[in-house]
Amino acid sequence: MRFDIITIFPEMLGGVFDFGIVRRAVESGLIEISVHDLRDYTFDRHRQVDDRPFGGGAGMILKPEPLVRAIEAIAGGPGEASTVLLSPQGRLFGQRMAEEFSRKARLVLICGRYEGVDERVIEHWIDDEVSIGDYVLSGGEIPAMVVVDAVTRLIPGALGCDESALRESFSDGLLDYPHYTRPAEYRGMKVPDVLLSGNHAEIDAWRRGRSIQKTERCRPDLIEGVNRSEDDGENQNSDL
Ligand code: 4GX
Repeated sequence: MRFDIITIFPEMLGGVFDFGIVRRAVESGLIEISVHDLRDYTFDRHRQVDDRPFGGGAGMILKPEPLVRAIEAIAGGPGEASTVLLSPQGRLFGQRMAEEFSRKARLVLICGRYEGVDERVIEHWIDDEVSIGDYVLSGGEIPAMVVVDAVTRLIPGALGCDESALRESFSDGLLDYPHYTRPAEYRGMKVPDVLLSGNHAEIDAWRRGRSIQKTERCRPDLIEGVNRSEDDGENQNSDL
């Protein structure tokens, strides 16, 4: 899978992909990440990427010419790559969308800045407008990093050993259960006995119970979806 990221701050993306699972995925050729400076697609002396909004108002708007030039140069023709604009006006990104993206061959991530992007670009050159959450950031760069990270983990081979087991805790649409490691007693605080018992049926039941409890407390909105699909073994929750 190939990620292209279009940004006015390419230096922001340097480094974040050099660690852990994403780095390993790049090194093993599972993914390729290329960061492009939007200003390289300007022709004027000032390398201007933004302009004032028609109709007035505060802030600046990414202007069409450099952005479209960049998208056409990087994404190729229609249908070659999916173009995604990171913006608070987008569809909410979640595990289900990450899975959908992980099945694509190419993703071009466009990092919005300022007050946004000329609407004509969104209408004609953007396949998907995506938000990582209901808060206002300073630009789409961090959202692009989030998308690359979440999608890369889902590419077969990226996690290495026993991937299905590593993902299991999320496949049921519940929050994860608590984890413990050695020592079995730390400053007087003991690890729950059941986890030391070796009884895997009991351990599974305990973990399931704690997952449900945690989800009820922190994310009651997720519980409804779990109950609805509990019997058909197809528990999916778009928010996780
Ligand atoms: N999830 N921002 C983008 C500028 C902008 C505004 C409108 C395109 C259209 C954000 C988020 C986010 C702030 C990034 C505004 N670009 N992006 N930027 N939340 O808050 O994705």
